Amino acid sequence: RPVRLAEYTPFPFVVEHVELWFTLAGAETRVRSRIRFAPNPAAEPAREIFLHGKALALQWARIDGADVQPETTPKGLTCPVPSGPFTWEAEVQIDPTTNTSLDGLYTSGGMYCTQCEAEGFRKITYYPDRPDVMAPFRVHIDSDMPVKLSNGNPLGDGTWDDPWPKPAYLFALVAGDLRAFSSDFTTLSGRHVDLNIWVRPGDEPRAEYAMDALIRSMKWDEETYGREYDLDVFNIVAVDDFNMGAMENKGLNIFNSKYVLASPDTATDSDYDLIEGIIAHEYFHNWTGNRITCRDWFQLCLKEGLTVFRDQQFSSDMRGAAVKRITEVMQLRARQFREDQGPLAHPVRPEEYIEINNFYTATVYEKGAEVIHMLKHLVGDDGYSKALDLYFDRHDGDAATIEDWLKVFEDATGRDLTQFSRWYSQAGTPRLSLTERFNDGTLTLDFKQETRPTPGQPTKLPQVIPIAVGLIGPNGDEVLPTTVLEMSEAEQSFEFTGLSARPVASVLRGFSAPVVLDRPLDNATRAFLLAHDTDPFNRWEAGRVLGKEVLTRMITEGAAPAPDLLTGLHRLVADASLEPAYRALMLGLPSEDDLAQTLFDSGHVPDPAAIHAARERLLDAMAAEMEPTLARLYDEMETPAPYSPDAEAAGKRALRSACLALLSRRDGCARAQALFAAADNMTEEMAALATLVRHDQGAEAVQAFYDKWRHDRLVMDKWFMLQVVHARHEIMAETAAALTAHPDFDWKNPNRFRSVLGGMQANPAGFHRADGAAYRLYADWLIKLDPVNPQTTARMSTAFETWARYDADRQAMMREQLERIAALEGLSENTGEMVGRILG
Ligand code: B3K
Ligand code: ZN
Repeated sequence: RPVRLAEYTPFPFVVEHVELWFTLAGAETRVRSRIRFAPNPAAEPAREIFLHGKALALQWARIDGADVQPETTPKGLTCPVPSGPFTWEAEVQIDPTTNTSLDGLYTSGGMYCTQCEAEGFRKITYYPDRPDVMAPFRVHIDSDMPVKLSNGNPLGDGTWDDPWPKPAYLFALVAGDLRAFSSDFTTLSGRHVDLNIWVRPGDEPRAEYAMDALIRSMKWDEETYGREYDLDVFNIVAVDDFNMGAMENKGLNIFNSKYVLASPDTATDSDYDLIEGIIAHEYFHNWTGNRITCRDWFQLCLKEGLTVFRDQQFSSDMRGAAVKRITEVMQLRARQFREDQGPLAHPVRPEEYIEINNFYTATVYEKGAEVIHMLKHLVGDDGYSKALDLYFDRHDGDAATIEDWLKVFEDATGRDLTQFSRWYSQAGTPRLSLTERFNDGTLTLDFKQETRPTPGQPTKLPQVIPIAVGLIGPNGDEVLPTTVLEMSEAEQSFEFTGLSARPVASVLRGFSAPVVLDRPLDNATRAFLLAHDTDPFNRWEAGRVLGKEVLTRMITEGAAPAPDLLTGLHRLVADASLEPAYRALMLGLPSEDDLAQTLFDSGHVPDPAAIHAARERLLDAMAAEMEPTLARLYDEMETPAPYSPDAEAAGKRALRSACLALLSRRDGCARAQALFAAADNMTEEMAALATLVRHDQGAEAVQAFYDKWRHDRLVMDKWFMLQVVHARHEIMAETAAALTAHPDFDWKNPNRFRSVLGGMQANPAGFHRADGAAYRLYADWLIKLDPVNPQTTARMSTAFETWARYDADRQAMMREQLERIAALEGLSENTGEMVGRILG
């Protein structure tokens, strides 16, 4: 039943042109198609054609004008065809009004819109719905809606022409009562491009920041990659019901409204940051994804890993490299390492799937980007830029593979990447252990790499690991600037000679490879690196590892918070030469989930409540140690009105909020109450509210917030989530249950559903409460959502992927819920595959 990479065969036909006529008539929507096929010279000749199709009512079909009666199944149709080129015409009826899966053509708040990646186009009409079939499209939309959009350039009257051959997954159509926030852009070679962001009437001003981010992205891609936009118009549409963040449809990106709409009073700094990054990501797909697409879905990382890497470079240029890198790595560890260390581990390029939508994962996206980060380390900036030029040159218009991608690096740089390619095929996070020796002025670093077995891959081979290293002398000066060591063996040593005194090595600078570094080091040396490392990432990392070790001893031995950590962090937070955003990150302790995995890795059974309690004790100790500094910074970091979302101001607010959270452990929430009453922006309003809820002083503020914002869907999503995330863990399940009974809990809306269920996941002590109440509630909701929206259900089922870390009782309770889901009659393939893999 699974689809396998090894079984790829080309489609026997090429599509020369597609023309579609849509009659948008609610439950009786009609789609007529005219498709010109010709035999594919690169494939075996075929006398019949198979076209994908799902939930389509075929009205009629013709080949070269003559009626045909194809054989239909729930997955598509088969029809005999002539031996030469031919024209297929057909009409189907579909019902977008009852399409709650948000896949294919559906309605959201009265507008029509589509989502076709990965396999939604087959719910619109019969078609070879696979990414290696690329064709130019012309689309006619007949509808009463005032705004009618599709891919490409407008020909007027609801007709659109897209000259660039594209796979069906990039098709899009929108029709609705929408208004545009408009601007324009002139490309490097002088093409004038109209830019529109389409929103519901009244929301136009909230699209201003997204437009600004779009223009900066267009300019950046020209300057950095030499890539220009290639149509006369670029449209973005904001839609409220959407399964993910956004979609890069050619010339017509469709976005979850959460990642488009922002105003100071409704969006937080982190929303602005995400909008900038996602707008850039989807725009960058125009070259990495659309002009060069994927041969098959196994190659998904070809477009996603590369496009994430590009959006990370962009954000780093916009917002500062150090802070950006730290937040990337935090995210990678929280999502990708978690995935890689559990039952869902899979290679960056998977080898089989049942439901491809289950593979839009942190591994494909984030680890896929890390692999490119390493590649760039190995070939250098020049090599990277030569390889990318060659990639665009050689593969423009292609549906390409990872082999094609690696070949451009080999051809451009002369490097053999055979061993490196294991990063694409081997699942699991390599563990890199380091021991150190110093003798006669020579420092030797002895590294070992090991990757544990993952599902389907019992043995692992050594990978190429770029290890960026610097050396710091005893007085804190750097004696060796960053150098990249290349490890390719299972065990390998590197020597640094001619040293007058024993230096401290700063290893894996900038997180040069996605590995777990295991390096026994005493607290004092870690504190030394925290104080002196010249690599900002590793300086932060020193604090994080020290924090982890301290917390581990607090949990397992009942130790007290270590003074080395407290004074080290205090010094950094007070250091005015460091940017506020960086200091804010320094105040963040490792997450409860991260600690659970760390404890599990070192042979302990993590107790979620004990982890939470230890973290609380450490936070109390930090607040006590730093109180006067925090109080001073809280005042100093106040940003002047009017609110500006730029990185510098956001950094100040981040530090201020971090100070607030700690100070509230000392001031009875006086500052939080005052800030909640006075805040003129959502960032601080939320920071204050979160603090109040966390300290059980939020009841009034929660009500006031509701009264103020109940009309605003995006703000109400925050209201739902915050109450769950910050609920005391003892009552989190009841809080979440009450919120799911709230009249505003529109569970069919993915954002709202994720607010509460995602909030439950983000409160691990509450989620793993010993009586299993949260597990049951969570599973009840997955069961309810599955028939309505299988994609979102399947994705949310990953809450249970860590079951094997916990004690026997919790394991049994989680497995019971998973088995209850697995046994459901009519369970979707999406959720069925996920639950099956999680259970193992
Ligand atoms: N390519 C889309 C994701 C499609 C998800 C399909 N289940 C958005 C992105 O990565 O840019
Ligand atoms: Zn993407």
